[in-house]
Amino acid sequence: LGNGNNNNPSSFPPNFLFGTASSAYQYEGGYLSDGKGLNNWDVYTHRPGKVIDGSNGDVAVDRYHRYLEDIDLMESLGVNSYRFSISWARILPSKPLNDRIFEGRFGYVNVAGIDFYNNLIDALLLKGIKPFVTLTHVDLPQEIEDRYGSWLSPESQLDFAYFADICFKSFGDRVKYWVTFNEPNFQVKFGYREGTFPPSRCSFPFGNCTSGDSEKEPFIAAHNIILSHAAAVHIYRSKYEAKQGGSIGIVINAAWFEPISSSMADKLVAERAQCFTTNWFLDPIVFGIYPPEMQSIFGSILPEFSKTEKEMLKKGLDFIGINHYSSYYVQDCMFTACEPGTRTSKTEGLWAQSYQKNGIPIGESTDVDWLYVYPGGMEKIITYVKKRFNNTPMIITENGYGEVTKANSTIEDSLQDVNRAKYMAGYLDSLSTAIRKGADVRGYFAWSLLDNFEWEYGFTRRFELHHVDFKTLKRTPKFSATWYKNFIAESKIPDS
Ligand code: GBH
Repeated sequence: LGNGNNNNPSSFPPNFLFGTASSAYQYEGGYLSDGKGLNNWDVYTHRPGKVIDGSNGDVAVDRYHRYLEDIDLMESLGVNSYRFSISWARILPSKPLNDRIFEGRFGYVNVAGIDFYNNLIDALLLKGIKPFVTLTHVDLPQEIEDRYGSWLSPESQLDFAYFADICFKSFGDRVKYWVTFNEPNFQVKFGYREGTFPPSRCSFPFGNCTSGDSEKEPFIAAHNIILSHAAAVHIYRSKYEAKQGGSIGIVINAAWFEPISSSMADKLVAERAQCFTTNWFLDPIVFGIYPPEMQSIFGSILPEFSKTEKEMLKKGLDFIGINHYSSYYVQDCMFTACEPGTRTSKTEGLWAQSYQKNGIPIGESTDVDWLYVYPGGMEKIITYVKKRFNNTPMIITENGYGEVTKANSTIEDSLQDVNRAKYMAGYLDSLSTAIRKGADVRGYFAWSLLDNFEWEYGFTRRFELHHVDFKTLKRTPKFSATWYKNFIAESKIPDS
């Protein structure tokens, strides 16, 4: 299989991070253990019909109890970093766990929760693995939802900043990489447009919910998330940065959008699609304004930033985290009549997204409906982000290949994941090309270390380097784990 042609050691700069990524709700389990509170995903998955196999994250892959074993797996991979997220409700619990009522930013801190992350961080550092920490990867205390509707209210900014402050204070002496949010661009789409993530708000024809407004609420939620990010960064810069010397960023899901034809309209729509997904969050955080393309289509639907907010936003990150999996063809629907597609609404920028052009797919298809193998998309999206944001340092915070567990799947099928290794080889090759051409990329995290709880798909989709038997929770390295291990060893990242 090899490593492609371009992966010579010099492709990866000194101190380049090689790791795997994960998130709290998908991994930890430890449901209500040691004073953890209920979070929005605990409540959501316990409602019938929300997860296709009826499963939930109560146990997940039990990282809460098995983290030492998992760190041994990382050590054997030879990675030098690990991306994980913190369970907000484990740090700031809510009722009805015990008789103490959650009081948000005015409440108490669950010391057992702090201890758990301290132990995890210390155990990682002992093996030379740098913690790369996401403050929240879509889960939040249910109380924040119940009290004021979480991201729909500006109050969320105060609670998020309070939580961030506790994390910086407790862990920042050892954690040097912070991410505020994971893929808020999809979190708000799923939570407030289509209703497939909590708080499952939407309106027809975007989804089938009992309340919500798909044309407005995603933009309000996004606005509060952007300002929450800025508030956390402000706290980091003013209270911790000088002493702790770490860096802080945000993670955006950035697909590559390929114009379906060479017409001007289709070239423009590729740009519009990038604006309505990636730049929607990054432009405000880097430049203090929403993308002009969004402003001109929305007018007053798009909330505005005040003068002070604009100032606070600018340069609100040290690195851009990019989750990149797939690419899509896009076709203009503003000037051209399109078949009703997935994104033909005005508030989604009027484009149609397609996996094929003249019946030919953009890349090899996979078990996962939205994932096509198009390695060149990696170089294209990195080059795009590099240009637009003046080569702000970038980190690939997720990239991976999924398979669907079928009724007759055996563990052997899963272990012989040559396709996953091929996918990674192609994307890493494309990444190293981008770096050689001058992109400032500082790290790569494979999604993921272990098979885990895949949100509304429960345990039916496996994206990972180690097979997990969900009955016994036994972990077994797949072919791709060995491949990644060799790749890292051969890449020989120089220490600066
Ligand atoms: C990541 O998101 C998540 O961060 C991670 O938790 C998850 O386990 C991993 O992916 C694997 O799924 O919605 O039609 O525009 C990726 C979620 C789903 C976002 C597909 C982009 C594109 C298709 N992605 N989506 S569409």
